[in-house]
Amino acid sequence: MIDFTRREFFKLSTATVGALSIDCSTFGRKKAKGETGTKYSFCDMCYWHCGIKVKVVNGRVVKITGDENDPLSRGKLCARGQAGIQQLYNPDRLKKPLISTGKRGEGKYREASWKEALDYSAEKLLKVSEKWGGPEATAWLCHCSCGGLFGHLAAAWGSPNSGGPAHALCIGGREIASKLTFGRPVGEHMPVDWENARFIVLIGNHIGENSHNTLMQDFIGALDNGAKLAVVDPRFSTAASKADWWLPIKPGTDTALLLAWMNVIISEERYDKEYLDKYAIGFEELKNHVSEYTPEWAAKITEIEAGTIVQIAREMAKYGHHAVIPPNRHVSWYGNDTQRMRALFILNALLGNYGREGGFYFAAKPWVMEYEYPPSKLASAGGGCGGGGGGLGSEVLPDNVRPRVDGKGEKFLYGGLVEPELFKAMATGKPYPVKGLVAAGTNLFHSMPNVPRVKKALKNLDFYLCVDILPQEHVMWADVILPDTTYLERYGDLHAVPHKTTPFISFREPVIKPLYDTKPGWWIARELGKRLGLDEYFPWENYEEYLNTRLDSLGLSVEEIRKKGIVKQPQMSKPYIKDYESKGEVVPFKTPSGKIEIYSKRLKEAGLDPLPKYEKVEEPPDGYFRLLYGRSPVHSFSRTQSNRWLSKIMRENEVWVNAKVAKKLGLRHGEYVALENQDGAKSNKIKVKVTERIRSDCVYMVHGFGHNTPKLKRQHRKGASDIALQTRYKLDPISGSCGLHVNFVKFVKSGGRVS
Ligand SMILES: Nc1nc2c(c(=O)[nH]1)N[C@H]1C(S)=C(S)[C@@H](COP(=O)(O)OP(=O)(O)OC[C@H]3O[C@@H](n4cnc5c(=O)[nH]c(N)nc54)[C@H](O)[C@@H]3O)O[C@H]1N2
Ligand SMILES: Nc1nc2c(c(=O)[nH]1)N[C@H]1C(S)=C(S)[C@@H](COP(=O)(O)OP(=O)(O)OC[C@H]3O[C@@H](n4cnc5c(=O)[nH]c(N)nc54)[C@H](O)[C@@H]3O)O[C@H]1N2
Ligand code: SF4
Ligand SMILES: [Mo]
Repeated sequence: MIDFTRREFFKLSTATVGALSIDCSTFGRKKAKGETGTKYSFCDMCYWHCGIKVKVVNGRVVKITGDENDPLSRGKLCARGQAGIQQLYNPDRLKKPLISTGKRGEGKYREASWKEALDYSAEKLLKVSEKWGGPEATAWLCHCSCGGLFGHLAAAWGSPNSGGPAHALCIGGREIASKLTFGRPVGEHMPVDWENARFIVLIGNHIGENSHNTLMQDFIGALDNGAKLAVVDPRFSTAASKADWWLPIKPGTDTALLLAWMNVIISEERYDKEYLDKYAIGFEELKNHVSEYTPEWAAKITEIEAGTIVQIAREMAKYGHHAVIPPNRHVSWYGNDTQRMRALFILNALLGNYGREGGFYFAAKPWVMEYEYPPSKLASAGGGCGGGGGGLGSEVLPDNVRPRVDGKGEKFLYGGLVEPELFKAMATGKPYPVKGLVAAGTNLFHSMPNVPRVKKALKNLDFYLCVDILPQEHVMWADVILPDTTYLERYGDLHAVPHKTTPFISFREPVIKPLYDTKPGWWIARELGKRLGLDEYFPWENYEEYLNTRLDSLGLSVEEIRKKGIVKQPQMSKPYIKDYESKGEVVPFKTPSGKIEIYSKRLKEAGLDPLPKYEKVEEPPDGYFRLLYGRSPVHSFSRTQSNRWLSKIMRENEVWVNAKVAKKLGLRHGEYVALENQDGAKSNKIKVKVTERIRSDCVYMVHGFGHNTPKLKRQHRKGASDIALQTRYKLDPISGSCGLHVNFVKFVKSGGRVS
């Protein structure tokens, strides 16, 4: 992303008169009988945040549709977006603040008023600080849209032990690799220039199952335009079903394939020499480095024929910068994830596609003023929640703040909080006790590996506060539970979206009043903050006032933006290198050298490989299969399984097993089995899917099922959870990414269940 200053923004805006004005032309406000109206917002069933229009009749939400004017939905929504209604009206929702009356994990609660629950929580959190040496003794984990203000509160509180699962268990390795190589993160909306791409290679990256609205539209658009597609996946994914080539790679060997592709492109001199001379450093070192990684060498490792490896490399190179290998998002696979992603980015650089048509564009962020708060104690350390990439710098903490407990600097170099290591610290009390936890919008028993250790960590706490919308299992372990509203019942922060042609800002407001005795996340964060003595970080009285202050910087107000829900800033767009060079501006590769760093001096100086190497991953023992997992297009993570509409489309997950393996093991299609991992951890019962669409050395399931709480009626014991089988992970020494593909399972025929 490109961040603009206020001065740059106004300079650009005056050049394009009227670009700031809100276009109200398309929104008909016709009211049907009894209708209360239609409001703009943006979806929060996943973080793609598509613009929506919500129709309310007699105070009840009856329909959610995509906003045609919104570049992230273009008038369309996925199934989850439409089923937001059933998140709002889910009868299982948390309805009142609850205070525990039993032991942690017993699930016994009494109802409380907001005042009592907040006073009690603040008192407990302050006591943790007093007893255990300061704010570092409380960890803050936040994800989702509520994360914004809880992240703000966490930063104001001043604990470096704050983060969200989207770093170490998701994109961390990718973002760090991209920053090391291009000096910029990939960012949320995948800046691939789909409309000009002619050759696409997907590695993992199961687009179509992993469903991001406009990304799927753009991907299909590219195929409709005639782009060729190669999919590298041990499983015949939905994307593979659309591909010209399916390369069923042996799991864990992608770096070998990427190195062999580089070998072919370099040895046959098919790279973009001019581009590399001008914009990159370290090509000669790479040339020497990959000379030994021949297609024949890679064929033995990857189990993809050498001829196919050569053919795809030549095809790719034929299209030059119109060929692209988009990174996947969930890269925490094997513990060598940053190097694998570096290999992928370097291969893209050889094609000369970064900042060029058909490759990656520079995604410019729209401009709107940030709210000016007093500086937080940890501003320099990037304290706060959320997730994402994390910086490349070492953490600069004030003298009186203890460092993170997750081992940054010792176990890994860069990036945001590594939660699994946080839970290890909580469970062991080392390097220092962390005795308080605030979790908002993060599923501790479905997103974090080694759940038994997470539970042990929770038992060690003095105080655990949870802010959620559903009585998920981990929620029912908290000492205090605060019921958030859903996104349809609350204001949200302005969403500033980097985009190729139309950077824009979207707006969220409550479409109906909060149901039950729930309160919006921003209100909860503010009330808690005030009770923790952090009033100065919440100077505004209500969220409208906060939003108006920010919008004022654009000459707008809540009253105006709600008419359209979106402000577009096309004048900010600068997608290609040529857009910089034609203006005599520096191309923004923000690395120390100002160029694409094929060879990384930073890694070398840290004693790590400056160029990516292939490292062998552990093989499954005899009788075991590598456990792979992914997404269903109709569910988000572990949070939508109790949604009435979505559970009708997909009620349980299945375990995919190769037909020959099934025959050998006597497994029948549709029968229920349990899985047991290398450490003896067992899953709930799960249906067998016998298929030719997967290799014989691995099995596959969709993440997010296997909930063991009767409080979530529709999802109780439906399918099995991958996390129950992920008792170990491999830590990436660069980004702290926690590779989960290192767990192996075998089939247990009698079925079974574990908690
Ligand atoms: N509907 C829906 N969409 C989602 C989400 C959701 O919950 N629901 N979650 C979103 C989030 S946060 C993320 S991070 C993304 C995740 O989506 P992706 O980034 O696409 O995730 P991956 O792990 O790359 O994709 C899993 C694929 O990788 C394959 N795979 C497994 N091991 C290997 C290997 O060793 N090599 C290769 N080449 N392939 C392998 C699997 O068979 C599977 O097809 O999805 C996002 N989109
Ligand atoms: N085993 C395994 N682990 C994984 C993954 C995997 O595929 N397999 N995927 C990894 C990836 S890619 C990611 S991004 C992370 C995702 O990790 P999480 O963000 O922990 O994912 P969810 O399972 O969606 O949990 C979200 C929680 O937020 C709650 N929630 C939903 N809406 C709201 C709201 O409006 N307000 C509040 N306060 N709470 C809300 C839900 O009830 C749920 O408890 O998990 C990672 N961990
Ligand atoms: S992709 Fe689907 S779930 Fe995600 S924001 Fe868009 S409509 Fe909502
Ligand atoms: Mo993710």
